[in-house]
Amino acid sequence: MGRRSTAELGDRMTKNVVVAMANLRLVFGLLSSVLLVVSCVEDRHTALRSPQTPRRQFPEGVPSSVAPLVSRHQLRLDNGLASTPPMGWNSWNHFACNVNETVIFETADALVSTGLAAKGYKYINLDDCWAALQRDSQGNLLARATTFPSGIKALADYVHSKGLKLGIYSDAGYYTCASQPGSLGHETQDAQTFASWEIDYLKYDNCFTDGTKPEYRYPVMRDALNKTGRPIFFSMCEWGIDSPATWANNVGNSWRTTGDITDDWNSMVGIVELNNVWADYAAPGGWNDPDMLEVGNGGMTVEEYRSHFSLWALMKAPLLIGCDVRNIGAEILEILANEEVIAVNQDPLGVQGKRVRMDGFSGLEVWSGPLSSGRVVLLLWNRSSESANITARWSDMGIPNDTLLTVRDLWKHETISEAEMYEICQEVPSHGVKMFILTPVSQIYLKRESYSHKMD
Ligand SMILES: *[C@@H]1O[C@H](CO)[C@@H](O)[C@H](O)[C@H]1NC(C)=O
Ligand SMILES: *[C@@H]1O[C@H](CO)[C@@H](O)[C@H](O)[C@H]1NC(C)=O
Ligand SMILES: *[C@@H]1O[C@H](CO)[C@@H](O)[C@H](O)[C@H]1NC(C)=O
Ligand SMILES: *[C@@H]1O[C@H](CO)[C@@H](O)[C@H](O)[C@H]1NC(C)=O
Ligand SMILES: *[C@H]1O[C@H](CO)[C@@H](O)[C@H](O)[C@H]1NC(C)=O
Repeated sequence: MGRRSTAELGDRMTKNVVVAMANLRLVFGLLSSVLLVVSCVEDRHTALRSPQTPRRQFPEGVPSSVAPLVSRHQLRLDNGLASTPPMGWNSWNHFACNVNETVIFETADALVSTGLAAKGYKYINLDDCWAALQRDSQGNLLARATTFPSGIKALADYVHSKGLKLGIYSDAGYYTCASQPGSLGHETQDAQTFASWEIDYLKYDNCFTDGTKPEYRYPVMRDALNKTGRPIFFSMCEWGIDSPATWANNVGNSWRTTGDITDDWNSMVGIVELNNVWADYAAPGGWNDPDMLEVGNGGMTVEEYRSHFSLWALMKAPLLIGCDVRNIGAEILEILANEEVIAVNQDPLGVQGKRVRMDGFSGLEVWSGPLSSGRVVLLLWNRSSESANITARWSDMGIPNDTLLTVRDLWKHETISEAEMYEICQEVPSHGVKMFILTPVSQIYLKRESYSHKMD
C-alpha cells in the first residue's frame, strides 16, 4: 500500500469516528424500540440496554482470526489493475453462443440507464462465440461477420464512449470451448490484436490444450499482454485445476477456482465450498474467481440470489452480472445495485471473508472477514429448508466480548443496534442470509489499525 492510500485511509478513519459518535447518540435513543428485533432470547435485553456500562477498548493488535496475511501484497501481477475485484457483465451465463453486437450495444446502454454502471459495473465482457472460425491470411483473429458485422473496435469505441470498458475471450489451447481459434502459439499476435482494438480485459479459457500444465501456458499470455503496453485485466479460467491460487498471483488478476456455475442452488453452494478453501490467497491485484453471477437468470429464488450475491461480495469475487440487463426486474436490480453489499466487495483492505463457524450438519453458518478501518463483515447463512435463528458470537470473529459495536444491516439499510454484547442472534429465512457490518466504536483501535497499515 502506497503513501497516498495510507493518507486516504487516515482521512476515512477520522470521518468514521465522527460518524460513529453521531450514530452513538442517535442509536441510544432508538435502543429500546429496536432491540426486540435484534435478540432471540428474552433475558439478554437487560445487558443490551445498558449504555452506561464502561466501554472496553480493543486489546493490543488486530485479532488473529481477522488479521490480513502480512505477505498479501507481495508478488502481485504488476499491471496496475484489480486493486479491488472487477465489476461488470459477461455474455455467457444468459446468452451462451447466442450473442451478437446488438446485445452488446444494448447492454452497454442498459448498464448506464439502470444505474448499474454508476454503482461500479464497468466491464462489458464478450465470452465465447465472438470470433470467426478461421483466422485471416496473416493469422489474425477476426470478428464473426454474421453476428459482429461492425467489428470489435467499433464495440470498444461505443463502450468507451459510455465510460465503460470492453472485455474479450480466448483460450490457452488450439480452440476455444465453442471451437473458434484458440491463442496457444498465437499469444503475441492475439494480444496485439486485442490491444489494437483497445480491449481492457481478457478471459482466457482452458479447452483443447496441448496437454501441458496451465502453469506453463498462462504466463505466456501474461507476458504477451504486458508487451502490448496496454493494461489488460487478465482473467484466468483454468477451472481451478492445479490449484491456481497457489501459483497464479503473479500470472493473472483473477483465477477461477472451480468449474462452471449453473443457475441453481446446489451448483452455487458447491462452488462456495470450493472457493472458500483458497480464501487466504486472495489479495489486491489477484482474486479467487468462483465464476460469474447467475442472479436474475431465473433458476433460483430471490432469497437464494440474495445469498449468492452476498457470498460473492464477502468472498471478494469478481461481480460479473450474468443476466439480461436489458430486461431486468426490479427485485433483481435491487440485489445487484445494493451499494452497501458492493462496498464490502470493493473494500480497499481486500481480504476475502470466509466461514468462521458452522453448527454440525444444521446448515446454519457464520461467515466473516475484516474490512478497512477496523470494521468486520458478518454473514449469517441458513442453508436449511426452514427458517432458523442463527447466532454469531463476537469470539467467532476474533472480537473480544463486550466490545462496543455498531451493527449495520446491509439488506435492510438500517443500523440495528449499538451496544456492548458478545453475540448477535437473528432469524434467517431458509436459503437466505442476513448481512451486517460491525464497526467498533473505539478511536484507539482505529488508530492502531492505521499504524499496522503503515508497517505493511
Ligand atoms: C427465533 O427466536 C425468536 C425469539 O427467541 C422466536 O420468537 C422465534 O420463533 C425463533 N424463530 C425460529 C425460526 O426458531
Ligand atoms: C509490464 O510488466 C512490468 C514489470 O512487471 C510492469 O512494471 C509494467 O507495468 C507492466 N506493463 C503492463 C502494461 O502491464
Ligand atoms: C441478437 O441476439 C439476440 C439474443 O440472442 C436475439 O434475440 C436477436 O434477435 C439477435 N439480433 C440479431 C440482429 O441477430
Ligand atoms: C464471551 O461470552 C460468552 C457468553 O457469556 C461466553 O460463553 C464466552 O466464554 C466468553 N468468551 C470469552 C473469551 O470471554
Ligand atoms: C438446516 O439445513 C439442513 C440442510 O438443508 C436441514 O437438514 C436442517 O434441518 C436445517 N436446520 C435447521 C435448524 O433448520
